[in-house]
Amino acid sequence: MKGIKGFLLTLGLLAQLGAAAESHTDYFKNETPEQRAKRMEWFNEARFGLFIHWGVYAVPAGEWQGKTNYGEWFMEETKMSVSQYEKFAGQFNPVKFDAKEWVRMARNAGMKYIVITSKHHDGFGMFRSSLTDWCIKATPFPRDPLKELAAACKAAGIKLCFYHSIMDWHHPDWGTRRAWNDRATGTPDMDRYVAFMKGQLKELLTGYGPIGIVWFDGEWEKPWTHERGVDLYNYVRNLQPKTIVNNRVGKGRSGMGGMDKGEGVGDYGTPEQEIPATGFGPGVTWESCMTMNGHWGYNKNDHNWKSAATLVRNLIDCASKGGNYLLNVGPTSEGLIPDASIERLATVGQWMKANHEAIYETAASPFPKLAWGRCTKKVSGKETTLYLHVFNWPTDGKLIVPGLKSSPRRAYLLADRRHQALTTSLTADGLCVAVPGVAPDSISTTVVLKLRGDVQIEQVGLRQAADGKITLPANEAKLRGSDIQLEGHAGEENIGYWTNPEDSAEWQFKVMRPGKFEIRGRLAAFEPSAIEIRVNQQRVLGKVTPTNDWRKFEDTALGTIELPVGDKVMLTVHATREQWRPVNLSRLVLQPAS
Ligand code: H79
Repeated sequence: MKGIKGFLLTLGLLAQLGAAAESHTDYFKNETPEQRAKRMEWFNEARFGLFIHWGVYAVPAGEWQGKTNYGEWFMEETKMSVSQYEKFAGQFNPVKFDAKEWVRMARNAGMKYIVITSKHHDGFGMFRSSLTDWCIKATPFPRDPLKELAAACKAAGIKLCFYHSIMDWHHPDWGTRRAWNDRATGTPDMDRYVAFMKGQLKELLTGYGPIGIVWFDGEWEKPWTHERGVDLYNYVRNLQPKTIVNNRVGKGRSGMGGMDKGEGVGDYGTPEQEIPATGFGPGVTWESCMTMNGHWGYNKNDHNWKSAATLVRNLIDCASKGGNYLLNVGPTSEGLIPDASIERLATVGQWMKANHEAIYETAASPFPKLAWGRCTKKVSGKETTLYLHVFNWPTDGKLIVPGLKSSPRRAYLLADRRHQALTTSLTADGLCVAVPGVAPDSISTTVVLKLRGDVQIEQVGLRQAADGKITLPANEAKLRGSDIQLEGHAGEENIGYWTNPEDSAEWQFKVMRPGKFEIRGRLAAFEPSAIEIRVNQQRVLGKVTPTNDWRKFEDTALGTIELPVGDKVMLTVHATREQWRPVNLSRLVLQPAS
């Protein structure tokens, strides 16, 4: 006979089992496209987020035994014993940490969400976990940084998200335990590890309010499997059904390009340190994460900062391809975000203040490529708005939108409060917008076109401009060979890595007015070199003088050619047999010779 105690025990057990069973939905298999679209809505509208890599690796700040290039991978790269690494926690005391200030900075920059490391690969938890001492509890800091961020984000209407590493160099049960883990004993047991990781995720998903994204990483090592990925995805979604999970929960990610190949798990692709050359069409969600200097975690010696202009243009570039930009800061062990980052975010914020309408809630560009910049789009009822993001301002006051066949109802500069009309006209080249002679914003000026109905765009390739000039930019070239690659930032790309003299670059373009043309190139080189330009059986050997910096380009006259009328005139650039030394090429301009 069961006593009352036994009955209560049974009840308790049933309740527990019941809770586990009732809350388990297989979200991986069962979600309609409509449900998914609704869940992903805020993310697709946000476009801009702040990444924060913060952990005890900020104590050595990237420097150890004379080497200065470490970051959040410190433990693995120095092969420091775990017991020695653990001592950094004793010096991690972020007394200057101010969650409200961080959130204010992100918000003023125009960011809509924050992804912070709840745990990186070193296994250290940035929150007060009850499941291990290897967390903020091991530091002199008596607070919970994630609790404070959660409160500040909630107050400011910013979505809080957690980066959580699957790989764990500290936990004894992670399947590929490191030789330098002197704290671990016995044999690693992945099931035990997963139970621990789920336990921490439960703390994070039940104690910090609604979490926008769980951003997994470190999924590529062998012990992690597709099946474990599906299970973890479902586990997280069951704790917070509305949360978004990145694709690194599964095994589908292919290289740093970050998109899934083969069978994937998770809600969106994660290019890392790169922006895809094009978008992936509607329904494919992605976010490029990127550092502001060369490290994710704080590195006191890294002064290699991207300019604010580059950061803004990267954001625009992502938006124009239908993706998000997740931009990183690495705070110090005192709890301070580096001044260089704060300054840049302030400049980005000034730009966003005037131009956010052209970023939030926009769709990808209808143009495959634009020589002067990027485009984003919004459709509302019968009206289509095109936001032209002009990086390279036209010197002749005429902005040509190639292939655009519809006349806008209105055209104006977004930053102009009075929205004064700009004159437009349809030409053979596309729509011509008359713009001021000098760029109103040197970072990127937004020209707004309001169009009625369907926008008609004829896909046009490169063609001769009204003044007879033919511009062949790096990002329009077809590159052939083993080494040659497009490099550089949006709007200022160049052809580089041209170390194999067998490699070549090719352009096709339309010539309406034939004649003699002077070829000018923008080139950078370290040694005297020469390139051979071939077009219609003509060969021109152009000399390249050193600029002594791969990023410093100089205009060079390369020779003259005759061009016939043609829809598809082809021009190729080759290395020369004897005189070739690697060059970087940012563009060629063919100018009618007088
Ligand atoms: O948290 C930051 C970095 O510490 C972390 N991700 C960002 C957001 C990072 N971990 N590893 N890396 C960056 C570079 C690792 C690249 C590789 Fe691989 C891992 C090369 C081979 C295995 C990724 C997975 C690329 C191919 C497979």
